[in-house]
Amino acid sequence: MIEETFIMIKPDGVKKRLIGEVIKRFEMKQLEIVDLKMVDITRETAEKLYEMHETKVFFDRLINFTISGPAVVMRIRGEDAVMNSRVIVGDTYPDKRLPGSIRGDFSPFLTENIVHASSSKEDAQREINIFFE
Ligand code: 3AN
Repeated sequence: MIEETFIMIKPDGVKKRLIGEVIKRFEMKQLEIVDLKMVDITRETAEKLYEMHETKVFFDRLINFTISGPAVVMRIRGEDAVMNSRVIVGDTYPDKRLPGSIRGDFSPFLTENIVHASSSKEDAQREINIFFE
């Protein structure tokens, strides 16, 4: 089913000059970039994006990393875009990331992992609404 998801190239992805590489991976999979912008994320916005992790021990580290430099946010549309984007991005945990996924190819870290992709259709809508009108 055609749907939209939310993707963010995190500050480490921008610093490592991976914007083009990340966009290419989604376009290769026939997913369409329908909106895109570079943003300096405020602490308030980062806390809203990751509100489900508010009580976790890693929350402060995650927020400080998310606001550590410019990020690129995108709305992406296509066939099962939420699921397919998660596959393209790769697993949360380094020991489960496959080569060929963005995280599997570019990040050995748990927190600094190049890219965020929404976990569900509901999260996608919520996250798109945070960054796009
Ligand atoms: P994903 O981004 O793979 O959907 P989530 O939503 O569970 O993963 O977690 C959001 C982000 O929080 C992760 N991308 C990662 O940067 C960080 N994170 C998740 N679990 C941990 C953890 N146990 N320790 C440190 N950071 C974590």
